Amino acid sequence: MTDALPNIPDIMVESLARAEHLCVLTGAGISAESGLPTFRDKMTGLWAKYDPVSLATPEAFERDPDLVTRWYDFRVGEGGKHRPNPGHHALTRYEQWQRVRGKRFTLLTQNVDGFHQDAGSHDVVELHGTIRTWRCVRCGAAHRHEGEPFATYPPGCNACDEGILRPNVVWFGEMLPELAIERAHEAIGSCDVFVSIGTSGLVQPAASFGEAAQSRGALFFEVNLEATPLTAHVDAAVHAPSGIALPKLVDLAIHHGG
Ligand code: BV8
Repeated sequence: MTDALPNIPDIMVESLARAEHLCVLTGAGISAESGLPTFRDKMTGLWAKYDPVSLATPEAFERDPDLVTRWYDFRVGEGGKHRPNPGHHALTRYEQWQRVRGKRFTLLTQNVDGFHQDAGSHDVVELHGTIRTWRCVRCGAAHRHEGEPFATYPPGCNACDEGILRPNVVWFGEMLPELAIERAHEAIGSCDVFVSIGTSGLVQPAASFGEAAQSRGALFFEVNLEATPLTAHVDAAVHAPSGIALPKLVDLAIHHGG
């Protein structure tokens, strides 16, 4: 028995079929069907007793670098065990279709898992950084980290032999990378369609991007498992798993676009 495909509002299909520049913002929900817990899911296993927001801060790292680096290394390991899902691949397919026709597509993500890149998306704007590279807090040396877990915690820097490593993510209370902000503002200022996907719309400044685009005249849509604080503001929404809704939306838009 196949899952009943969600009903996709015509305005979303027609807008994606005609978009000169589609800007997409994704959150943890797009990776949920890959098996990665979202931020607001009760964290699984040994992390069930921690609230992610309390671990994703410079203060937590300062107070307990061992615990925080173990948590991020655990997430690197989890990411290595899972793969992008049909929701990620649908965005890659749409991006290719847009580019072939000389149209624009910008992918802004709050996710740090690298799954959009693994699915073949180009130019992904990682608003909140990535857990796939770490840096020494003392000498700044960059370290790619995707394979085996670290041998010790907090991991030491093998460039200066003195500092410890932190993940290249943006913690609560930290500024977003300047280039990411610049690219987000350019896309918000020029897109004609904006779609928020798999995000609870609670974390700033990303949560305000859709309405900022809409206030300039862009259409603003939501694809999310359930209603969020953004739902009241969007022009249309699909509340269903993105791994099912996105492939259907992209197939209909490409078919409609001819
Ligand atoms: C900053 C990296 C300047 C680390 C993350 C007003 C303006 C500016 C800032 C603030 C402000 N008010 C408060 C702030 C401070 C703060 C903030 O927003 N706090 C919140 C909690 C109120 N913002 C910041 O600190 C930002 N920095 O603005 O600098 C500044 C600083 C201080 C004060 C003023 C200004 C930095 C924010 C970045 C934090 N780092 N990640 C890491 O990953 O460990 S945020 C992290 O949490 C994620 O990256 C993500 O962004 C966020 C979680 O959000 P979601 O992705 O939406 O995930 P969530 O679980 O919440 O929701 C998942 C959704 O998916 C759900 O709706 C669910 O229904 C849906 N879903 C589930 N399954 C599916 C699905 N949908 C579709 N299909 C499915 N199958």
